[in-house]
Amino acid sequence: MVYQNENCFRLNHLENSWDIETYVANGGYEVWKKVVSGELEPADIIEEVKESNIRGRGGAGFPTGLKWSFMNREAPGQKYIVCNSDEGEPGTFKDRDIHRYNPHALVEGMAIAGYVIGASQGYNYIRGEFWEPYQVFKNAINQAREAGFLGKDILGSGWDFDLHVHLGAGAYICGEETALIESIEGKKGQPRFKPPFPASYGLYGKPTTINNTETLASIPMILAKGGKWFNDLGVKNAGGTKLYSVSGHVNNPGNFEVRMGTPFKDLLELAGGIWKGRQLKAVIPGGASTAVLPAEKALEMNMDYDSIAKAGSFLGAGSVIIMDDQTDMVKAMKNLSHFYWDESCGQCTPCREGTGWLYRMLTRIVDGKGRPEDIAALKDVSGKIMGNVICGLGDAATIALTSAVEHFEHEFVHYIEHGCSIYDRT
Ligand code: L3W
Ligand code: SF4
Repeated sequence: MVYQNENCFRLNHLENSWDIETYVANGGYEVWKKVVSGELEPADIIEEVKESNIRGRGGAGFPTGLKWSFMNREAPGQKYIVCNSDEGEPGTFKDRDIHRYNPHALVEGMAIAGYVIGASQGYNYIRGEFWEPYQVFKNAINQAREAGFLGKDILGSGWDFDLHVHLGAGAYICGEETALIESIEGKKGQPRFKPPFPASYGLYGKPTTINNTETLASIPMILAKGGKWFNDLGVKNAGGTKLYSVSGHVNNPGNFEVRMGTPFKDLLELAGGIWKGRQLKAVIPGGASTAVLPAEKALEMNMDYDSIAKAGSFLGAGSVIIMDDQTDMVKAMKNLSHFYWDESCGQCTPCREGTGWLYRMLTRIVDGKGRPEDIAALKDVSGKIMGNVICGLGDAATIALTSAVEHFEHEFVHYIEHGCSIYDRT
């Protein structure tokens, strides 16, 4: 990983960064102490988080301070704070590293968020395949309990808060917040209709706030240094820094924490540039659920919500997939369409059937058996899924594909007319 000294994850490069001793020696749990002692009031914390202009790091970019303000702390009854660590979006691998290298920032962030919303219980839902991050996080919870930062009557404050870890079972759809709730409740992980949103009807039917791992792990540093400090690191509509997972055809793939608004070109350079001396062909800037951008658009954009939207895509979870000039776009889309077909939970007909149609048509095209009407059919099926389903997975299944057809239609046409890729020598 690459870090800047001023950012939220600056501890990650230290030796034993995952250990409570390292965390505490570097100011860890100081904010939590102020919170439970009453020095920092819940309403002031929400104001500070609003001022930081941090937006949800899981993909949707919803303002975190606003989300927390939906909860009524004083209302009677159980409330929950839930962390979404299901990180299954193709191209994203930042939350895994937060668990491995900075688990106490997440424990502290969850504890603070729980206090602010009035939740005495928190759940961290960790992707099933993340066995090592799961173990590191569980160890961090035990250390925090032993140190008196979790449990009953924390530091003599009278406030109780404890954390539970729930390991998923490998389904991408459980990263959708309401499917995640169903999964914690022991049911099949299928999204619920929204509204009601989790803030009013969440885990076990109780008011619940769900935030992404990176969002929650950023909170202690935001409160330690102030909302204004964080906001000033970024740009209008996007405060702070962000962890970008850069993968694909670069020399040095990895996680990079850079300021919001950093030029894409600079991020590409941090990742070592395009491998094998090749040229950039295209970029998926926010994970497989976001639109493909051709090189010329990507090279002009900055890494923030507005700039990426202007280029025609979305910042999403910050999972930057780089494609070099030898990438077969049709095969890449066949690969992605298989993922969505495989991961569809099956409860909406357009998604369940449509993702299968897209995958089968793309397979036919790649196998050299494409038909002249296939491009129109890909667009038509995508259009029938988009907006007609319960959750974002269905929509997401169409976004990269329709943008790839828009920008690289000649590659699909070549397959259909010649039975092979533009890169195949015939
Ligand atoms: C109360 C309202 N709460 C919205 C809350 C809502 C949620 C958050 C955002 O999808 C995206 C998706 C993927 N009262 C509210 C309200 N909320 N209005 O705000 O909600 P929403 O519906 O905009 O998005 P979402 O359903 O949470 C998330 C995209 O992320 N994505 C996937 C990422 C995958 C990962 C991963 O593997 N780690 O991050 C990438 O782009 O397509 O569009 O909490 O309850 N009126
Ligand atoms: Fe399930 Fe797909 Fe419907 Fe989402 S859109 S609820 S994944 S069938």
